[in-house]
Amino acid sequence: MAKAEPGAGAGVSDLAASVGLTDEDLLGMYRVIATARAVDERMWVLNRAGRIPFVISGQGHEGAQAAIAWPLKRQFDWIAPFYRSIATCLAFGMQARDILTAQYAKAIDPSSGGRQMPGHYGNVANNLVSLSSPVATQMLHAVGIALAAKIRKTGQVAMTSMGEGSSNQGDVHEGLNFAAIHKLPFILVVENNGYAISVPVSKQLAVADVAARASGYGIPGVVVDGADVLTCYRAARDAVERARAGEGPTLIEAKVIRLTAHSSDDQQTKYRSEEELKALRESDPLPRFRAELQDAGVLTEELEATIAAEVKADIDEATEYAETAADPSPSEAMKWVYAEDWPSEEPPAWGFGGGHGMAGHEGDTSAAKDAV
Ligand SMILES: Cc1ncc(C[n+]2csc(CCOP(=O)(O)OP(=O)(O)O)c2C)c(N)n1
Ligand SMILES: [Mg+2]
Repeated sequence: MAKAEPGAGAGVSDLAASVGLTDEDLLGMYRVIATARAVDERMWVLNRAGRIPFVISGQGHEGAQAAIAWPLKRQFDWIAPFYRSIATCLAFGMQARDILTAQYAKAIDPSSGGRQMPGHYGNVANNLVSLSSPVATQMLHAVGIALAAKIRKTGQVAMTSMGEGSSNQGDVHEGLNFAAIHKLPFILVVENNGYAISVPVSKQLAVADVAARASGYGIPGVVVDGADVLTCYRAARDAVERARAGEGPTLIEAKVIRLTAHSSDDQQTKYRSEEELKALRESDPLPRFRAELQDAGVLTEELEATIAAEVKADIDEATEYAETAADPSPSEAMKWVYAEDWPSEEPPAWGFGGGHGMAGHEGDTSAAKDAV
């Protein structure tokens, strides 16, 4: 994704100074949010036109996502995202074409080379962990990464995000408890959009805020308005500082809205009233952040028009790129489903060495196999 054009946003407005950023940062966040919205809207058009099979949207979540990913260091820290994390992925280095090649299941799709369900984003080059379909499983992956970072003393932080419904899974309790005990450099972001598919939050939680549960683990829990981009940024910045300083995990709950149906296979008018859907527009982070930047003099009308044209060109190019990219070869369907080689380090003494056999199975020659 192109950065703000040279010269534009080079200064530090009062608004940017209030959060310790530059205008370029603010415009960068705005561009991520606008790009995420545009690629998302394009996905729905492509779905309804029969070009892509399934859409699961991040519309309404983008402000919180871009702002919360912002203080993490790209290609250094780690994020285990979820299916709505389009803006998170864009803020962390993925491009619109990476999102669309996954939707089309093309060979060049960086998430899985067309092997995963659409919406299961991941990107090795940008430390974005590919997610699994069972919700909240990414929790344990991210906590494990945070544990590795602590053991290796790398200074890295691991973050994961999920919905409020997913936050009720057992994995979340285990992960938060473990991360808190060991003061791991870990951040859990709960994007609370008020629904788990058609189930309203009142049938998911007996407390008003998921963040209230943080105290049960002995860690800070912060509630932020997910449409207030810079408040989300501040909360994430503080959590990253805490994590890097060895002070342990933070739970951030962003109250967001789900502007679309759960997915392209869901009809939300069956369980949400017209008034409710209309009222959502007032909490849309995109126009709200745009107005904030305009009021602060960071985003002029001219610059806004330029960014809008660039975003549109980016999405058009990405669509064309994904449409015309080659499909994966059926003969390689099983490639990368299991590890091709032991990733980077010496294999552990208990197995996985040589071949792809599992310890204790035929072909395993590790001396320690009886102990496994
Ligand atoms: C373990 C598991 N149970 C059920 C599902 C089906 N499922 C997919 S998304 C979803 C709703 C999750 O709601 P929430 O965590 O609030 O996230 P949202 O979709 O609202 O962003 C469910 C139940 C699943 N994928 N995995
Ligand atoms: Mg939800």
